[in-house]
Amino acid sequence: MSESQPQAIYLKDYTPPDYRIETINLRFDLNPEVTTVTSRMEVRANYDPAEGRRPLLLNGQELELVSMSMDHDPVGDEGYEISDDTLVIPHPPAHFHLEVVTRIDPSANTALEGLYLSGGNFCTQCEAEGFRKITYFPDRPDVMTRFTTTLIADRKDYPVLLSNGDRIDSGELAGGRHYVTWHDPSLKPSYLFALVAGDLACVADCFTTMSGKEVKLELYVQYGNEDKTGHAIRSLKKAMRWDEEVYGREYDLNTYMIVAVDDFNMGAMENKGLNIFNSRFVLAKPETATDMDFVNIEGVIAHEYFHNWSGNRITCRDWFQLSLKEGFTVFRDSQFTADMTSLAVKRIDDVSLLRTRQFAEDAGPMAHPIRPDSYVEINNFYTLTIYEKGAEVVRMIHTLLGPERFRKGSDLYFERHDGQAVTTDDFVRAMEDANGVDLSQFRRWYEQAGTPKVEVERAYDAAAKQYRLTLHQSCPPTPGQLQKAPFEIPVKTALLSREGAALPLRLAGESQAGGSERVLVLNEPEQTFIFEGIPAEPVPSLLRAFSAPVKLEGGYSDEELAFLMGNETDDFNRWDAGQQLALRVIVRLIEGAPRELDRGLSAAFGKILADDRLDPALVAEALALPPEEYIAECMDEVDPLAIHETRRFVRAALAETHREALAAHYTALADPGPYRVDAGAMGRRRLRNACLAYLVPLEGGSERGFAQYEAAGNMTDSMAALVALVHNAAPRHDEALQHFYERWHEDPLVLDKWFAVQAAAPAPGALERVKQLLDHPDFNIRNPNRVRSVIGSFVMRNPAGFHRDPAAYTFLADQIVNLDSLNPQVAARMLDPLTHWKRYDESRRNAMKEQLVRILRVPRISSDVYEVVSKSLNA
Ligand code: 0A1
Ligand code: ZN
Repeated sequence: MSESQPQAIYLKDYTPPDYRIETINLRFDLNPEVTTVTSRMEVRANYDPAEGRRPLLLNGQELELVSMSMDHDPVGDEGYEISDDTLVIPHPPAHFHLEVVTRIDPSANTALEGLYLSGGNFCTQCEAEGFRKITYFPDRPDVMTRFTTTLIADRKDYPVLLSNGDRIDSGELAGGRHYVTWHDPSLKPSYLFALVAGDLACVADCFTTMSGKEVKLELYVQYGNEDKTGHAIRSLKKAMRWDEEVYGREYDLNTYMIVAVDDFNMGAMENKGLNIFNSRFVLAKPETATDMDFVNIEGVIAHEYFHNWSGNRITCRDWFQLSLKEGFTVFRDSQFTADMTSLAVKRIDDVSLLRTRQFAEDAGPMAHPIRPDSYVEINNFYTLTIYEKGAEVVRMIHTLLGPERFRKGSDLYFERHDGQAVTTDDFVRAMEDANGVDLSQFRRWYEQAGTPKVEVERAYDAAAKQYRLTLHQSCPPTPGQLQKAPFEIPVKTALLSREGAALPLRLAGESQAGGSERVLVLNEPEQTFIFEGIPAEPVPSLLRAFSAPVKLEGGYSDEELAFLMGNETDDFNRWDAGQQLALRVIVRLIEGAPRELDRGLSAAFGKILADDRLDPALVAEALALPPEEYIAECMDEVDPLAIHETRRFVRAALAETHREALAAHYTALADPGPYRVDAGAMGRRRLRNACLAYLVPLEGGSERGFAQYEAAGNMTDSMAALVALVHNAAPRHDEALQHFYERWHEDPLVLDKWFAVQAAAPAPGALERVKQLLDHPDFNIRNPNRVRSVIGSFVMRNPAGFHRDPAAYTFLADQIVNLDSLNPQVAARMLDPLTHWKRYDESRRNAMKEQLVRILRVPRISSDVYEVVSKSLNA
């Protein structure tokens, strides 16, 4: 927080660091209120000293400087310049040793950045710029250093002392204190530093790498949670094996440690050899975690593990390159999850997230390219664009090159840049050099923001047996980028005969057909692809498996969408045809079409329910109507209540019409046990619970819901019933909530679910209920998970509840101002719904804008909140 207006930082201003820190020796004397940090660094000029001396700039925030010495000589006040966030030594020698002693107060750290306490244990979060809250250091990712770290603490309260690398020394000290020294042999930037000190249980295992090396696996959790670690350990071992098999990557250190903490701003952090996780992405057993939790844990464990190569051994030159590690790592973890579960389900889930949330970001005031040109607060750039769209961009390279050539490219990337801090351009160049291809135009995906639109025109010439597909691309303006140059868009395509067969594809100029699926490369504003030898007019299957992050307007009739729902050979597209048909039906109703169930949609729904050859997980996906956020995304002016009511009407009408089939599935899918967490069992539970959600609002449905709630022996079925009861305000939902609270109130992760289900309930009165939840003795504004489960669920997962009464906008602004004084990162994230004010009718627009203006007037708001609010007002 600073008095002056926060300033933007620009990629174009990047210069290499003037000094390297060759080694750092850190000593932490740990006490909750006063921790003393002694840092001894070997510093060497990274420029030619013959050309004159350059100042050494160290970052530091909220530190108390105790002393400083250079080559053992104390440095007095005249030897340095200090400000709120820097310490500058104006004329240092070209090579010297610097010792800096600082004091910090971890107990007062509510921002959860730097060194803080969670559940009485010390832990750190240094990405992106948290290390500067620990000690003075050139806190930028292109300064890579070898760390040796000594932790000193009371043995009784903090028997476990952890940091990166290998434990090289330990011993007892006077006054009941003890120490452990760690040495990390790898070069790493400060953002990957970590320490943990506390009283924790260790669950140990081991893994033998492909070259036969034994790696110790250690998972640290609060005592009492040991029985919830099995899934995380199994996931880690699977991820380690998978990365060897699919990418040829082996783990490098002797130990891999994971620590679960309850207070964490994000999901998890890939600190070298010592990951720190939000306990939500570690702890699971069937009684407390849903199937979705199990899948997410496996994915996040894998994500952090994969960072060891894509992020740690090869890191980012600067924070503009964040997607270098995040986009690539999300792509890798999505491949892994697809391999572990189901390719089609994973693709559907990823694309749903992209289309509901990332597309909105790309169309809003915070839109930025996956490699931004500027930022005010880097913490605001851990976005769906950097992560999810970044992964889609890597996926497109994979699609354009094919798996073997992509692997050649990743091998070259890992080999060429091991131990370096590099750019997204280096990644793309490795892909080019390994394969002799030119991706110059493709690089625009890194430079231009916004979601491109692809429109399709088709023409069949029966006499010439020729089929022509003309594709047009365009991209709307985004802040600071009014005109866009054409992208290179891979459009994976097949042509389906009226019998549903994928036809052999021969493009004009080719002598023979090259398979029945082709990647058409659209790299001009408009391009026509001519297919020869097509015997009758086909239905095109376009953008298969969502081969590019674009909005496709395929020009399909309702009948063609219904045909695709029954005949598509691409699982993703078959699902998407259903989504597009349902979307159309809902939008027509919102626009005033007569209130009746569309016959085509109902028939398609019935057909899916009747087809017992289909995978239950995919049937569950197909039965789900497009989410409210996606419907909003497709409308010019968003009316959240109309969207909610209409979608509810369609659901109720489908449920009424297909009541028997839904009930029959519900009964047939009952799991006689034993309980299993595998893709098959999860898919069946998903479908059964999708049926339940349709049935609960019908007459007699709430009894079924309550019966399931009472009988459930696992969290998946228990939560599905609770959500259905609470979100339909069904009879006895209060009883179920009360029972759930009594059973689970001592388990924070389960209690988060209890808060979230209530905050997301759409019925009138939501705002009042949420206010009551904030007054609940178990609400804690300092715990990000709890804030997300109450405030986040209300403002981001409950559009009807949130937008019903403009008083909710005032409520959210009040919460943000309050949160900002404690935890700016979390506060800025909660702002998202207000930033889209321009999408609503005039009265909502004004009410939301008024609150943004009010926030901006609050003295001393953080740079995090300042950036988001000012950009959304000025866009
Ligand atoms: N790099 C981590 C996520 C992460 C990012 C930022 C944080 O603090 C600002 C913390 C964690 C990942 O991708 O998993
Ligand atoms: Zn990551």
